[in-house]
Amino acid sequence: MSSGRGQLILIEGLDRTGKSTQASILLDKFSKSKLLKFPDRSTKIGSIINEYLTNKSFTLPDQSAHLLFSANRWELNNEIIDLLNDGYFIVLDRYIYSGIAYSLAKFEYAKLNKEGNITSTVDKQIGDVNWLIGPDVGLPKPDLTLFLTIDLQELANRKGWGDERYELQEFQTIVKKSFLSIFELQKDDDTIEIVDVNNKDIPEVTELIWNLITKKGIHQLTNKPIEKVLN
Ligand code: 2DT
Ligand code: MG
Repeated sequence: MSSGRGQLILIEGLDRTGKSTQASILLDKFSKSKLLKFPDRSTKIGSIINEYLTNKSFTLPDQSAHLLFSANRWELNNEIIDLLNDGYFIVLDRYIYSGIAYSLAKFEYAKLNKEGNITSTVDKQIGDVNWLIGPDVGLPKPDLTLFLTIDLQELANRKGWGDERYELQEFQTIVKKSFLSIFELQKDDDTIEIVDVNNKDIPEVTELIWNLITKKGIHQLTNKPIEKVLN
């Protein structure tokens, strides 16, 4: 007889906040675990996303780019459900909140008239959180979301940016505001935790995260149904 399903843990945050490091440490805490990183560039849709992020002369309407990121999550929908039901703990490195936050940030950035290869339009859909969440409605909802947040000053001290589409200091400032405004809207959702990583080393952040996970019982198999993203 099965003793329940595994749980879905999401790590969100800006670039360079230590998401991937913490995700891989977390994986080792479970005997059955799997890391899924979004965007997943290995799929058909993921390869278009990769082209979009790395080739700045490849332009797409912002709406199309947004829908592709969501479509990329749907490519993994069945795999996520099957793994959870098979007792795997899944650690997600970015997911739906990155989807909303980065698109919303484009809207604010475009209003500053600083295109910088980041955005193509200032259409109102891209500034509308209800429109942005629409395509993700129905995906598995994480049992716990950890948003790693850091002061922009400390972020600026970390090692250099890459040169993908969104990797500009000025844009990241706006992405941070977007994330915080989304989580403010969700402040009654007790599956979301903001984790301040300022002045903390890797083991300290791991300890903070693990304490949250155990306190909320996310480290154990569960009989709760898999929740779905709602709008
Ligand atoms: P990585 O640097 O983590 O590979 O991400 N992004 C991500 C979006 O704009 N929408 C999304 O839905 C997701 C999951 C964040 C590459 C960039 O893609 C952005 C940074
Ligand atoms: Mg990146």
